[in-house]
Amino acid sequence: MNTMSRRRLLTGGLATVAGASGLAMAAKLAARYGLIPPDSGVLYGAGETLTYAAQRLLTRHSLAREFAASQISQYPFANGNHRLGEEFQRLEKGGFAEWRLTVDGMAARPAAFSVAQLHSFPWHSQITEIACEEGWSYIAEWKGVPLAHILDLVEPLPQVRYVVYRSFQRGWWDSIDMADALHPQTIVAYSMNGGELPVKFGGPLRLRVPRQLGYKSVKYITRLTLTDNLKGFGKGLGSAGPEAGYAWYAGI
Ligand SMILES: Nc1nc2c(c(=O)[nH]1)N[C@H]1C(S)=C(S)[C@@H](COP(=O)(O)O)O[C@H]1N2
Ligand SMILES: [Mo]
Repeated sequence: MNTMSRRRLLTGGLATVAGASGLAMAAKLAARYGLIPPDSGVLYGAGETLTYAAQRLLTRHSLAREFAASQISQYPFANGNHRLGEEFQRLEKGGFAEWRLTVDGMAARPAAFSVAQLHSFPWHSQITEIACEEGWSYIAEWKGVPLAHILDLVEPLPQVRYVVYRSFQRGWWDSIDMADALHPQTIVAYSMNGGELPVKFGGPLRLRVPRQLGYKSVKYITRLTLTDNLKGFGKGLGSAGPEAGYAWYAGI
């Protein structure tokens, strides 16, 4: 879809939700609650800013749909390239004992957690759908540590607004706002469908963000950085996706 028709769709979708006069109100509320995507006005334009703000206001507290065990997909599709290089193979041979999830940035108590430590933390499991922007999806059970719990441990400074997360895989990094970071279904997943999280599905650790499209659920995560501003990361667009034309906020 080209940029213009995409923008028209986004703006049209918002107008349907909010009504024409709702647009002005969404803008005002967006400003009041700080619901402005990281690069608003510069690159994304009003349509996307308002889509984000309207979705946030409507869905801040809502849950992604959960499914029954009988609905779990028999043949989930693992997207992307899983040849991760020699260093990854070395870590995998060692059972990922050396894998660390480093949590840094604006935190009073930055830390680095091993996979075993994460296994000892309170966990959440969910049967949700992961939907790719390309049209396919599958349903699976994911289990892991609520990101909210990890944030609790490192004590975010009050001005933190985003969590940036980075993958072992070159080129893959992303960020979410605090509404999604603290959302009860947002987890650092280490298990899938009752077993270990397979490497092709992001093992040993993957962020699962079920309120957004699949590309926000980055695999092989190694580092979380708390920040009040996304300008200093990559090209300043909040994630790698927007550098290639994808929306930073991909709420579903
Ligand atoms: N590191 C990494 N994370 C990734 C990807 C990837 O290629 N590498 N693909 C993304 C995309 S576009 C989607 S739709 C989902 C797909 O999840 P799956 O591999 O479990 O199907 O993972 C996302 N996370
Ligand atoms: Mo995707």
